[in-house]
Amino acid sequence: MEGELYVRLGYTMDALYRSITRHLAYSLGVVPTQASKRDIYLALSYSVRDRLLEKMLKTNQRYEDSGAKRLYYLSMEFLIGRSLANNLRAMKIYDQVAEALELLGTDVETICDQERDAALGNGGLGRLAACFLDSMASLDMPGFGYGLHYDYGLFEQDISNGYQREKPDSWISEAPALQVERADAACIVPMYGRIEETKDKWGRHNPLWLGWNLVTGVPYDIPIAGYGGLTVNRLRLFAARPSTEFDIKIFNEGDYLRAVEQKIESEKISKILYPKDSYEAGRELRLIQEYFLVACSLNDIVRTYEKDYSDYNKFPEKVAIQLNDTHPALAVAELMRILVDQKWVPWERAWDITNRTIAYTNHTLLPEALEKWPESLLARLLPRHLQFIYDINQQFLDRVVTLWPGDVDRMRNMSIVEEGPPRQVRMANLAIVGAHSVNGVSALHTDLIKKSLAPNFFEMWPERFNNKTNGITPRRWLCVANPNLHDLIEDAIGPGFVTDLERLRELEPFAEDPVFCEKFLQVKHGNKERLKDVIFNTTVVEVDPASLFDVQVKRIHEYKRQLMNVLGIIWEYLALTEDGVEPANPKTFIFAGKAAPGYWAAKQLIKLIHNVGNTIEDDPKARDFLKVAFAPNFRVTLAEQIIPAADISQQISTAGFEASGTGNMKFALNGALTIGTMDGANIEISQKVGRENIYICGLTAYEIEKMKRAGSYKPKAMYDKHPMIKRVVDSLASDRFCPRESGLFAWLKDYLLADNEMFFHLADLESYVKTRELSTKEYVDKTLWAKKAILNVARVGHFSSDRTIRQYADEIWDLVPIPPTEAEKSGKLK
Ligand code: GL5
Repeated sequence: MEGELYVRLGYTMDALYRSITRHLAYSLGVVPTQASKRDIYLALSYSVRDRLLEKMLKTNQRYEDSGAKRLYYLSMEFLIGRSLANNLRAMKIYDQVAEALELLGTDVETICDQERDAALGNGGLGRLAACFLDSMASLDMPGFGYGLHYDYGLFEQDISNGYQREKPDSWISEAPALQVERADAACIVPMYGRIEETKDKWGRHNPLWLGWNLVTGVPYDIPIAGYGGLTVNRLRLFAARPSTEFDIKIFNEGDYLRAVEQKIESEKISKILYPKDSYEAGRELRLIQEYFLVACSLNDIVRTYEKDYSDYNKFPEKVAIQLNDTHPALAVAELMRILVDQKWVPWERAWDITNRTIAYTNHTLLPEALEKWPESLLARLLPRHLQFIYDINQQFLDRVVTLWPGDVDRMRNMSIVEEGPPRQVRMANLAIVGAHSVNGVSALHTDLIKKSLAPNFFEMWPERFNNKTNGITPRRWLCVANPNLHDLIEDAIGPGFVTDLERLRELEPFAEDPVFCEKFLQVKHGNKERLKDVIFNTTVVEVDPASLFDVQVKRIHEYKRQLMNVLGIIWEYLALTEDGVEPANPKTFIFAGKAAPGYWAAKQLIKLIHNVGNTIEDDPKARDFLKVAFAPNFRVTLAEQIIPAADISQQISTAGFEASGTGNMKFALNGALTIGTMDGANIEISQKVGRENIYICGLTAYEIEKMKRAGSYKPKAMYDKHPMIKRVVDSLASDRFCPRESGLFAWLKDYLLADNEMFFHLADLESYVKTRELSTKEYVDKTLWAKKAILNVARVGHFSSDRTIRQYADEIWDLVPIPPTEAEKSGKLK
């Protein structure tokens, strides 16, 4: 009697009120009248979790009944942020909960504000994974995330005297309220050890991997609610624990301390998320993390498959695995090892299965992000996997030789193993060889993969390469982040666009409607008021919502060119204070973003932004026209507050460097106009919104590439020729912005004037400054501005992650939706 497994859970205000008070008493042991905000937050989260789990069990049953193919998204990062408000909206119980909380003497926003961000990612790549989970659930697709259950997420950023200080983000210390530990599904992961070459009973070569250390992977499930709340998928995060068997063995040998050390060693594996840019050094622990993720996930995937099938012939028809960048690329070797060593599938057959199952997404062309691991490290940590990598490489290179006999350079370039010293394993090559699909994340990026990153591979397997332009979930980036804009749109075009974002097109006629435009501007103004308070509470800067909010928020990196933005600000500042040229409208420049702890230049940029801001603030001639605010500790929750308040979105990476960008999409959806280069998805955004509704500047990727090849970029000549560029650069090099730290920014002049300056700051500066001027002028005309902003909103429906996921499902995964049954829809138990 399956239906009776569940207690019927209510969704009315009454039922939710009862559930919250019950959890206050029986989960937390507090009387409602004495409950703190935190108690209420937890009790509400538990009430929501009950309902999510109920739906998750039903969803799982539905998937099992249908025998549908499943997609597993392997990612070292899931940048989820907060979940509670998102879940309330997905389950459509926001208003009921708001009422129930009023009875408890509080309000829903205050309670949702108690939640800590789950910052299990660095930036765009991790946030994309989170948006994808939302879309898969909202599209009723059997798609599941696999990641690591880090104790510490991305560091918290404090600012002290303009300098970034990092603090640990102990996410886990506040026991995320939604997760469920699944000790029953724990698995054992072997590592280290040695290979013993033996023969099986038929005399065949039979290498044995022996003497390993064992670590246990304990899964934690986080329910992922689709919009409407009927389909609930799960994100499974693995925490590393000591293998009990192993501990007990040492313990029994009487070596208590060694047993404890072993425990600490094992738990280190899922302790921290590595901040971007600090793991190129080839840190052993990072490789162990990557392998641990892969081993735990594949174990789980194979176990799930084996519930229904006794051989592996159907594996690629029932399982799709997507590698989120090269980080989980060891999945190629691990799946081969499982199939060949554990399931006795012949090598060739195993290779066919592996290749048809695995697909790979590339997220960056930056050479420093293309992972390579020393062969010696792999030999020590994963000796058996390395053998598989050699065999895969051998078979692959044999093909290359047949196709291009004698082309040694090509072989060297394509080989999975890079010649030394030191010899290294190239993870991108392993992923490309092992996957049946390789995709980029914007049209330009995919083109560059084919032409510059992997031209030889493209020549060999053109059908393998494809584009999947990124997207964002409108549930979080509109419904949750900007509820007033959502409501305004709904009043205009009716409900339903949140799951069918192309319908925003119906807004186009409203761009000409003065009443709608007025309301649109009011919503924006309200969001700016809200942000003003956030900024005031976290910095001491007081911003004016009537000024133009010009925003650049993202990781701090040279290629993203926050420095060019600062050069633009200095330009405007000098023009104002020395030439008497006032901007057409007062402007507030808002920055936020973290610099990797080991990335000196990026940290200097944060200091520079603060110092330029202070200099302007101290200058009575400037402070009423220009203001600079750096909002500390950028994270999903802060993005949700900043993006809806932006007038201008700065997306000014050096063309060819930003694979796609997703912030650009979030801003446009929230009615900000983009100042952008022809890079990543900016190009597709400009095609959709129309060139008259976006401010494009700078060189194209191909122009930059050409200059690089010809060595024709001569920034010093530009500096000599253009008086304003000279003034800006010289002011940077002087102590004007660092009166108390003489010489602090002098390095920037040498940096900017060097012929090998990789990011072409000065090449784009003039075009960039002119474009900024134009945008400020146009901002003054409120009717024109509202029209352009509304057209941006109306025309960016294409960038919903629902569209992206549909394309992955149709073109790579062969995955179909399994919608809720009629019984589920009508709320019956079975
Ligand atoms: C990134 C790219 O830099 C972004 O342009 C892209 O939008 C994102 C998602 O595809 O992936 N690659 C990467 O390593 N991080 C990114 O944000 O961190």
